[in-house]
Amino acid sequence: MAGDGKTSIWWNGKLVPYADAKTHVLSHGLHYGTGVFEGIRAYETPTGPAIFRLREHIERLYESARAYKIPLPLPFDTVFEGCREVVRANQLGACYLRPLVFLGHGPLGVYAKNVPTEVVIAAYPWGAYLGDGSLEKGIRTTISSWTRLHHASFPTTAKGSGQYLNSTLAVREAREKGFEEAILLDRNGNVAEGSGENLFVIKRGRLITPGIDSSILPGITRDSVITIAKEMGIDVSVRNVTRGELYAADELFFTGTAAEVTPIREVDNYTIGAGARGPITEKLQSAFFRAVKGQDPAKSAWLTKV
Ligand code: PPE
Repeated sequence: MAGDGKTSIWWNGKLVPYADAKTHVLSHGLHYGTGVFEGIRAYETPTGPAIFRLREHIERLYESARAYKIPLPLPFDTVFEGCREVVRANQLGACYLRPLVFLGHGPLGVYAKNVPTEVVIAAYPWGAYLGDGSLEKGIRTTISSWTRLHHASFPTTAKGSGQYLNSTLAVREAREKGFEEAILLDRNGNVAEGSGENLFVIKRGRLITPGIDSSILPGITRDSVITIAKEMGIDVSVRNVTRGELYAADELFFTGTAAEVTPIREVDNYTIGAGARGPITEKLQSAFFRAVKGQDPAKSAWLTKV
């Protein structure tokens, strides 16, 4: 993240210098995780930088805030335009955007009465989420001993800051064991998702991915890949996935804004397929990158120029 003195952060509608983008230690969100956020990517395209599916991300931000009853007093267009503005102001091309809506400095207590909402948007360069070469080679994963937080306890379709303690537990455990990422099961023992990614199985040419009843965050990248796969004539089922289906899969991959389309080559020392990026994963991955980089005119509606 660039703290070079030139970077600006968008805060409640104004650009502030990176060093001044500070909040009080008694901020509500810091104590209770009372915030909601987004992760969005911008890519270089032949006609300049563009943000991928910005509208859908900002819609989810508002839905997440609503789910947690966090007032979001700024109009939709202000936040939408704020994303474009922060990329332009920082003269970024391909980058990651992090809008965050959190309860700020006010009385503590979980009820959160009379606490002001703060809306910030940061933008900074971010390469391959799961490490150099991960998009080409694939990664090694493990089933977490932590269960994915359940939709009876949290609105799991929302991207709530506090929810990520569950993800942090899982990914730290996985890294300590020498794996790159964790796969979390839901409370029923079905596959949910990665700590910060959705998961797809390929078996006999068909694509399978868990649905929202498995407590997943319904990802925008997941939706994009489902659309792309259907257009290629690949059969897609959204249904419960068992742990055994992972070990027996021909191919597996993660999707996410940060992770993009990352092949999984191993789960708990079971080699998946040939232990490398599979052919269907590669096809979907390259179609995804063509779309995000503005090389597929049919997907131009997914891009917002900065
Ligand atoms: N599940 C989870 C739990 C999740 O955090 C993400 C995104 C997804 C699925 C995929 O959603 P989408 O980005 O809409 O396709 N995780 C974000 C945060 C990662 C982080 O480490 O921070 C992201 O990819 O931006």
